Amino acid sequence: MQSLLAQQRLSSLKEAFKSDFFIGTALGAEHILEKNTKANELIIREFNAITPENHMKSVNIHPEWNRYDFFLADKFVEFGQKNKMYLAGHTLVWHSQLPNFVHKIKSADSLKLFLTDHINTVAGRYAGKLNSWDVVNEAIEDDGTFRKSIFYNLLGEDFIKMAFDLAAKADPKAELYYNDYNNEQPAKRKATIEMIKKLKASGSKIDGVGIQGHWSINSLKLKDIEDAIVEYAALGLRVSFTELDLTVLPNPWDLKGADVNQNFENSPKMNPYPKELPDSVQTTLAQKYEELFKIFLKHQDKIDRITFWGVADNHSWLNGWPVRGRTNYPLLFDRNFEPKKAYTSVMNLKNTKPNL
Ligand code: 9MR
Repeated sequence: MQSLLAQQRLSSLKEAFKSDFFIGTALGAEHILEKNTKANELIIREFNAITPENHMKSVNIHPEWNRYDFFLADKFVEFGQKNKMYLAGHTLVWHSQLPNFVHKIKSADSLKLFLTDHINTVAGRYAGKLNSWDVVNEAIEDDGTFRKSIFYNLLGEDFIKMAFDLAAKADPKAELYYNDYNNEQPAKRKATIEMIKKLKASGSKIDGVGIQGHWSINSLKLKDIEDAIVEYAALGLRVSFTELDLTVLPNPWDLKGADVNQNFENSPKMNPYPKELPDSVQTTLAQKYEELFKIFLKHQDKIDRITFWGVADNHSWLNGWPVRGRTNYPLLFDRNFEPKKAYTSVMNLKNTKPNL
């Protein structure tokens, strides 16, 4: 009897949430190239959606005006197809990780030429193969004003419409997303909704909003997250959580006026758990993930995908940002690729069978 019940227990995140939303992860080169057996077994067992963490960004895929490098992006697509996964393209237009030649562009016409060539070439190459594209990433500041990026400075807010229209034409099948961090918070959310309404009113196709979900166990604002899901969905859009992780480390910006990297690298105060995470923090992390997933489940009809920004704690950008060389624990799997308490708390939301 015991073994029968044990067999019936849900065996993976993707199985547990299969009737709710896709469960994704971000892949680096080592995963795409299948260099680490343990990591890749975990990816295939637990996740049914993938995003390339860096290899479709313009600096990597389009390093020079007349040169594209599709090697890892192609491999990423092959990996996803082979494993029948949801493939999220990330990202067509972003102010960060731009190739050098773009920083040198001085005229609106040249920038339009870049955007047109870039989107036609990249979205065109993978047309029909990706489920979604993050078409524009991080165009709005936390206070709700437009980010003064090279795109905004030379083209005004029209660059957003231009990008969505080009993407819709180059890959008519992909769902087109606007992706940002902190866009669950009120001021940024309001500005994002205005921007999306305008875009839709002008006849452009936009299918979803990506809420990145780079949050902290010390300041998770569940009400903002729930309000954002409801308000974005009310625009007729799908919502996805595209880059989820929860930092457990102190935030250097809480200490005013700090030059983050210089002052805090190697500071025990800023890197309190270099060897292991104390049980109490492990438990808080598990509780916070549980609270979050309860909200996700409550609104599963509006949510398409929950993607974690990394596979396991060893592979997380939060070990290097905003202070280099820290040991962070933001994901559901530890450095040995084993499930953490947070994994169990999330799984238990769906697991009606007893824990044996
Ligand atoms: O995780 C990515 C890291 O490896 C890169 O160095 C960094 C470059 O800026 O980008 C990280 O991913 C970002 C994502 O593409 C967009 N949202 C914020 C993510 C964390 O910075």
